Amino acid sequence: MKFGTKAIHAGQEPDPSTGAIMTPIFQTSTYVQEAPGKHKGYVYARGKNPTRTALEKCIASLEKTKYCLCFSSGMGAADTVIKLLKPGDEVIATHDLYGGSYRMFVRVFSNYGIKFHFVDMVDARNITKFLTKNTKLLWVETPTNPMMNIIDLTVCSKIAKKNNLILAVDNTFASPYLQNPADFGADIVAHSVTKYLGGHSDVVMGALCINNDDLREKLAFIQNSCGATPGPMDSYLVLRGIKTLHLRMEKHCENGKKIAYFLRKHPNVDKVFWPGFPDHTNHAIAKKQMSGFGGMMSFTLKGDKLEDAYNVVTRTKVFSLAESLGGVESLISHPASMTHASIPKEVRMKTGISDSLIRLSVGVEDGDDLVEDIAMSLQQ
Ligand code: P1T
Repeated sequence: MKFGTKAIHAGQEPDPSTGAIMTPIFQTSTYVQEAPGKHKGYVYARGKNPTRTALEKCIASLEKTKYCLCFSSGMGAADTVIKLLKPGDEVIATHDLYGGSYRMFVRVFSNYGIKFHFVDMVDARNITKFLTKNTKLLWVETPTNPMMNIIDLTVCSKIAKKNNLILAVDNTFASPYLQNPADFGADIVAHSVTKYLGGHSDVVMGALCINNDDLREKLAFIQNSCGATPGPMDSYLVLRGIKTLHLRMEKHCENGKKIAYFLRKHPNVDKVFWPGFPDHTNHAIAKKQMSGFGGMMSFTLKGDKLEDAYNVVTRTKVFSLAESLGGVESLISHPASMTHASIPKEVRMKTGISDSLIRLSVGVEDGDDLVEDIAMSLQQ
């Protein structure tokens, strides 16, 4: 089956008791047993819920993996991956990544004896310089948040296989419509479902997609033991949102391209970071591992002044100033003081998150209105 058909049908059968075409919202915390241990596969809703099961099957099908596990947030999903490790283990992560992931790695898991190396993976061979006998996990974001770097998944996978590492890829920015990291050897594909998968800025959720049975068992054990699972109502909202993922992504790509080229010609704009430009450092890799370039991009202003960036982000009328991304509505944000504020200034400056860096999540509104809005906000 092709993507658009799977987005609408995968994991979803008409309800056997009524024929309802939409998956019911099983709003229950527990399930009645005929005798102790005699049940229909559902015992307690932290462990399993039928609405969530339908969603997990649907996302697994879109990521072309055998399994998916859903979590109450993207961070809940990432937390579960790190809990596979033990004190003394080491992780090599992209140096440019969502500020919340950086914060959890450094400020939570470092206290448990896990060591993190943040590495520039634009040339993925750099990873090998940080390998030790304790390295267990590669955590790769591509495209990266917010610099839109593209990391070569084939190279990462070769290094992971050779050194017996788990390769986890955060596929939030691309969505499964534009990229399937498991095709390139990822062991775990992570999502902030909050973003493109949900698509309507009304749910916070995460997901992990896996092929390996043993890895699935370990992650499901942590999921149930630690309990960061989503409720049935949120699972339903995402099932509903996913039905238009393919249509939304096409429009995100179309509008994204329009805005990226507009920004690039603007006299007040310094650099534009978008992997669809033929001269983007890793454009060739993006073309190989993605089927489109999406609606996420960042740009800096000439002079790199904080107050100029503040003026731009507060002047737009269609783009709303807010954290998050991937919804139908366009958002504008200032990473240095918003999504990436928890990264120390000297660290973020090294990755390119300068004072004037502005990030756009280009939505699916009319593209001309979006260009007009950005043009107005860039006027001095
Ligand atoms: O917000 P949550 O659902 O917990 O997902 C965390 C997360 C994980 N991975 C990536 C690449 C992300 O971008 C995020 C969340 N990001 C934002 C809220 C943001 O505005 O960048």
